[in-house]
Amino acid sequence: MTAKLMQRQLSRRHILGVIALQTAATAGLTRIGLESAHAAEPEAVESAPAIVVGSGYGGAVAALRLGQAGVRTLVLEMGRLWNTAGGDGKVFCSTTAPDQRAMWFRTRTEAPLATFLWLDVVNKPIDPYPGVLDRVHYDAMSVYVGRGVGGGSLVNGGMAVTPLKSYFAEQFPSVDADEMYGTYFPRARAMLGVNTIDPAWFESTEWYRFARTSRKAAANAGLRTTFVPNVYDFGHMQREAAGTATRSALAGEVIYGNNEGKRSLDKTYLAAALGTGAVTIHTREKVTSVGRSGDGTYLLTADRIDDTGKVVETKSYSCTYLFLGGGSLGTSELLVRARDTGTLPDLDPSVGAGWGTNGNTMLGRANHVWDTVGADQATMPVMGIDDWANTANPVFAEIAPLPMGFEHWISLYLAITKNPERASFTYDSSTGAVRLGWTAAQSAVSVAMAKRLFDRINLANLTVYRHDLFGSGGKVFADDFTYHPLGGCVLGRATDDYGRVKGYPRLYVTDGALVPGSLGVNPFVTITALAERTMARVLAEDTAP
Ligand code: FAE
Repeated sequence: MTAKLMQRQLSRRHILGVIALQTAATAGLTRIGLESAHAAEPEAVESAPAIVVGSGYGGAVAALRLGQAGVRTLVLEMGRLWNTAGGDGKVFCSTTAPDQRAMWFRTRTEAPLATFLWLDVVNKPIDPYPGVLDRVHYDAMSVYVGRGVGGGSLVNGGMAVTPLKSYFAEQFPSVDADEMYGTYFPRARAMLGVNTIDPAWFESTEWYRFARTSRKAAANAGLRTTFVPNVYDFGHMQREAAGTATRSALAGEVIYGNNEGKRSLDKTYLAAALGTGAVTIHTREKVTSVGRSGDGTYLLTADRIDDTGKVVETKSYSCTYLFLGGGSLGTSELLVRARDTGTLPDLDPSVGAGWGTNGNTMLGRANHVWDTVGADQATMPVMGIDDWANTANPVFAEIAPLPMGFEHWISLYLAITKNPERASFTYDSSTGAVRLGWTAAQSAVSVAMAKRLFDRINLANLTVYRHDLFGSGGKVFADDFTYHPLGGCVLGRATDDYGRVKGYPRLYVTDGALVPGSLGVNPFVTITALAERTMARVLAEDTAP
């Protein structure tokens, strides 16, 4: 087959996948696939050659590559499919008017910014529902994650950053960095639909005034800024600004989902996976346990929930090949529980270890009255302050938007610091819960690094921190949450160098659990590229002919 013909076939299949996603949503189905993929009726124990847990980046790559190889594959996702419009005609709600769609079974939203002028005006009461954003609380750390077909891609800022090669090599000494940068990063970026903002438009548009103001403040302190690619379609964004396309990034949409413009995984990898005809996605099914039968078949239990969160069915699955893509938290929890309850007793002692926050710390600065940030702010970040080369205090700080619809003079940042602290997940046999041992003292390390950088910026500009954004206590640095959970099943420690779990043949990890706690940049491009590398190797070496 010629390359052109193959490309046309791929696009046709991709379109079939998109249609499968749309029609399933309209029909309210929780089982999504092309006709051939779910011809067989479910049995007491549903079996498939391959099962993928989770439909975020790691899960989506696994599903597509298995489907293309003709391996019949089931994807089990605890969240819902986000493709049906609510009463307002939109699939997702906005950050300014959140409703039940915003968060995973909450009675009140829990946005990263808790207050404005110390007032409790940001978060709103909502009805409990399987909403798209979850904030998972551990003792001294909470973790934001996406829930639904597409995982984190539904709620994230779309920043598609390839890490510095030297830092990648430091974090993954057993991975061939040349091969990653020559093959797998380009493959991931192409499939994810990464693009960059037109610099001329950036310089002229009101929507990025906030970023230009932060750039000026950084430059005054002698700091370098850099443009950051994104998966939001900047052509669409420019049409939004021109009034010829429906607004999404320019209408405050991001952490509770984007209705337009964002190339989330349901538009890219997952649509293509369904288009192969070999992949079926089950939604609202949370895998609760993983074990193995005597013949080496993997056995899973999954709870199917309804809109109230009630378990309406407990399902049993079996498969020959099991791919874990539940994210750093989801995968670590399943494996730690499996090892410590004895369903997979031979898992390596390092399962659960090596977890970090990517050094995340959020903060705000108050600008002078003449340094405006604009009432109009696009929700997709496109610029970062890059001080990673400063070996005394390596920080990469994303210039984050704060779209409130009025001028507030706040520059907001998500700092990624080189925090060397790591924590472990442990199983608590008295409650059956999996705990995370991260402490406030470990967060303080990130805060100190962020503070050293932003003290420089404040000093050079004669500006101050905002004390009113993270609760009534006047906290300056939000050190109690992360957007970037990384680790728990680290590549080369809990697994071999390709994500094959030690002690268990045909069991794989393909998600953020593989990354050893720090990456120096936003993580999804790396997670995707590592998953591509794992799948290329596994399909070449591990599957039966
Ligand atoms: P993830 O995308 O979290 O997918 C895991 C999936 O598995 C989810 O759909 C879960 O619902 C599902 N799941 C978990 N446990 C189970 C289970 N037991 N049974 C069934 N399903 C399960 O994992 N990263 C960037 O690179 N750039 C950004 O701009 C950026 N912004 C972010 C903004 C926000 C608000 C958040 C929350 C994250 C952001 N991130 C960003 C992080 C990024 O989304 C994250 O690293 C990836 O989504 C992680 O990919 P995984 O495949 O590891």
